[in-house]
Amino acid sequence: MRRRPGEPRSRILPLLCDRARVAALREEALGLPSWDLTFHQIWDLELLLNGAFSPLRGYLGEKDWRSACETMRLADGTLWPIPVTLDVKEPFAEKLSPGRRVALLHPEGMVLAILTVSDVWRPDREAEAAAVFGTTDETHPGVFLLRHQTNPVYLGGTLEGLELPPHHTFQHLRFTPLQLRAQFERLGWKRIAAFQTRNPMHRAHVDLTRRAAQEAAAHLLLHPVVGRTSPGDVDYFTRVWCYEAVLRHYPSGLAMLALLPLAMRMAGPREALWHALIRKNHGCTHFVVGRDHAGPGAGSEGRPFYDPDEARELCLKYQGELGIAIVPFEELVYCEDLGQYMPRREVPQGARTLVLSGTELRRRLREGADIPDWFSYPEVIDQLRRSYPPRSQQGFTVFFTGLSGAGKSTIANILVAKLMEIGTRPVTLLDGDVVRKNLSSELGFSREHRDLNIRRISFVASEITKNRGIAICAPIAPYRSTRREARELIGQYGGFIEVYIATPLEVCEKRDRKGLYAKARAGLIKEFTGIDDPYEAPEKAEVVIDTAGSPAEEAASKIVLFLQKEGYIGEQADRG
Ligand code: PPS
Repeated sequence: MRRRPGEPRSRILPLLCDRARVAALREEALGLPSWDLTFHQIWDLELLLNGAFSPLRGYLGEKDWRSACETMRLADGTLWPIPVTLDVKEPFAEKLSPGRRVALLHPEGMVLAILTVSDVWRPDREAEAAAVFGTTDETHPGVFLLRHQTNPVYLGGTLEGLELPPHHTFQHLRFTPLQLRAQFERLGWKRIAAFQTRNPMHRAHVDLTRRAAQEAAAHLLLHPVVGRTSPGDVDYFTRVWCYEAVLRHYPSGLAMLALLPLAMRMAGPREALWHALIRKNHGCTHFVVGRDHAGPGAGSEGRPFYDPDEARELCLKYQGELGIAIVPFEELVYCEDLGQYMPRREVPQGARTLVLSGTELRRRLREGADIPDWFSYPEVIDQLRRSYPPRSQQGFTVFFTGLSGAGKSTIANILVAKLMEIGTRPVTLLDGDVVRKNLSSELGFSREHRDLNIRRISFVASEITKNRGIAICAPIAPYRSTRREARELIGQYGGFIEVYIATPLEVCEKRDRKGLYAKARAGLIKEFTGIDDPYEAPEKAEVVIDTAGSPAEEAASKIVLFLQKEGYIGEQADRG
């Protein structure tokens, strides 16, 4: 039932235990099997423990999971549109059965919770993707995550919390649902409209939320997600600085800012319902749902995954049951003639409207071009420019991929020399063979080991890129999904340039400088790429080179020219 203003807020159930129980649990945890939580899992666990996912008492069991996937409800009929389960690896799951208890560990080693397992099962993740995301197209980040980054066994069960995961950043903006409710009480706020965002806020957002607050006669909670958002989004540090800056543009006392450590699924309309429930649990009475809420953009065929109005319509349909009022919002555009933002359909006929897309904003930031005042606030633009300097000042990674003997190392070495000669940034080479002698010396060539090898290389490259250096990686990297992971990880911090050395297998085999192809053909080496292990050629590499047709020097020059054209490096004459 929808709560009317003045009614007590719905009860929530944080799963944190009292001090005496925590001491007993700590003792017990010493003798339990333990699971090291991933970042994604920590975000889910935090919101389970602090009550943001009420009425869940832990991870969904198989029946609830199936029901949530198929009907957006738990098995008892409660509205719950997004499955929340704990995914673990096979060998770990083999030790478990219903009734077993498991200690859940933070990466720093603390026991955060103890799970009493109710269900252990191998889910059909394709069916989950189809049900929750309405697609199995893996350009959808949620589908990709389920297919490639989710462990094969799910655990369900109830949780007893020992402590919440610690946060070391922006502590003044972190509130559990109970703390937020208490804060609203202190401020005397009775009606609160929550605004969800994963992007920096500009003038249009401020205008929209002001209108929403006015319409709902409510105060405003800016409640941005700082857990996992969509790949390519602006990092949360930069966003928080931007939010703090826009806060000053609201009438005094109207709005407050709090951060939500949620792992988004990008499930569009379903996710919008989930977001509304989470905000209800945080004590909000209204939830603003705009165009294309939690949408991941377009799929591989160029069509958006969700109709932009669908999230709003679904939330309105379930409004009574959600227990939080929905404030639907249309896209605002800037009407130049009137000098103000307004809903598109209210713009007088013939009046000129202006919009600046996210892509155009990124282009202007990248090229240091002007960003108009009607679009954003100078402080916000300053923050964005600081975090996203022009490409010539960013770090970048050149990520080679191709068969053994394709010429990756030779070209990579020449490229390193050329970039060092240009000399604007430090250059690090992470060659496949060399990495395998040190960083990955214990690894073999199974799919699991190759993935681990590429993840290690990507991690190092991402750190170099973050610190504005140049990383040149030259592994085989035969699998498309792992290269996409590398792109997503490194792309957060700077440029990612995939270079496909497309030398055909016959040519590589004929060269066979290391004699490995001969050995592989003779069965002396197993899982050899191109012989008895697959190589998945890139579909959209930034640069493609077939060394059968061009000498290594020319190939390296082609890459340098690409880097210059894209603005990563200046002309030689720019130096000094
Ligand atoms: S991967 O798949 O990206 O982890 O491979 P990578 O780390 O680049 O290592 C490739 C080099 O290891 C040698 N080698 C093999 N390659 C492929 N398959 C099998 N089974 C294998 N065994 C050894 C080979 O020399 C590769 O070097 P390059 O420079 O690519 O020829």
